[in-house]
Amino acid sequence: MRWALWICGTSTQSARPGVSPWQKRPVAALPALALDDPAAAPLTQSLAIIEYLEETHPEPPLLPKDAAGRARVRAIALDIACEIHPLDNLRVLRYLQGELKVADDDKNRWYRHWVETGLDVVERQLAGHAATGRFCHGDTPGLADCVLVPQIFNARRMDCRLDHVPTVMRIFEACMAEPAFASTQPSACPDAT
Ligand SMILES: N[C@@H](CCC(=O)N[C@@H](CS)C(=O)NCC(=O)O)C(=O)O
Repeated sequence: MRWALWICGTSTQSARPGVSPWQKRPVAALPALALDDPAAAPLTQSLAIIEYLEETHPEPPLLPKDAAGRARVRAIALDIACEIHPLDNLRVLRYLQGELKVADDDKNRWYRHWVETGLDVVERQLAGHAATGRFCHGDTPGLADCVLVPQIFNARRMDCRLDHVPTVMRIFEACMAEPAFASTQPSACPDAT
């Protein structure tokens, strides 16, 4: 999300015309994006926010020009945002531990299982596909890369196995070599939560 804001010319620290920095919404989950119109409700759901940024700040594009390419990029992003992320979310892990009394080791096994198998699906989407380039789709970073990078940070934080997803990791490293990603990674953002 921070990277998408950066790439569309909007710092997370200081607002530029059209889009204000992201903020917590008055519910449990992040992110939410406050619009300049104070009467407007903040935008929620990361993919909806990124598509909003794409529509309002089309250069550089985060989605390919062709419909099939856009469907592919959205599918990769959804493989992460809808298939992996909901299962490793903090509130899910808290419920496992707090309500179901799952032991710490078992909770970590749950986490690693869903991240590792989920990333395997992403690897199979990417490896050997003609449209995969330096990044998930072609040679410029886009929406799918934007969703992939934070998931790898999460995976590393929880010591997930990553040697079975070499294409995913090659693309992650390519992203981290980009100033946009490097300057928006959690350790570079003092307000990161
Ligand atoms: N599908 C939502 C997920 C939002 C979400 O769950 N965000 C996480 C942070 S990445 C969160 O706020 N977790 C806090 C919690 O689970 O309590 C999106 O993509 O925006």
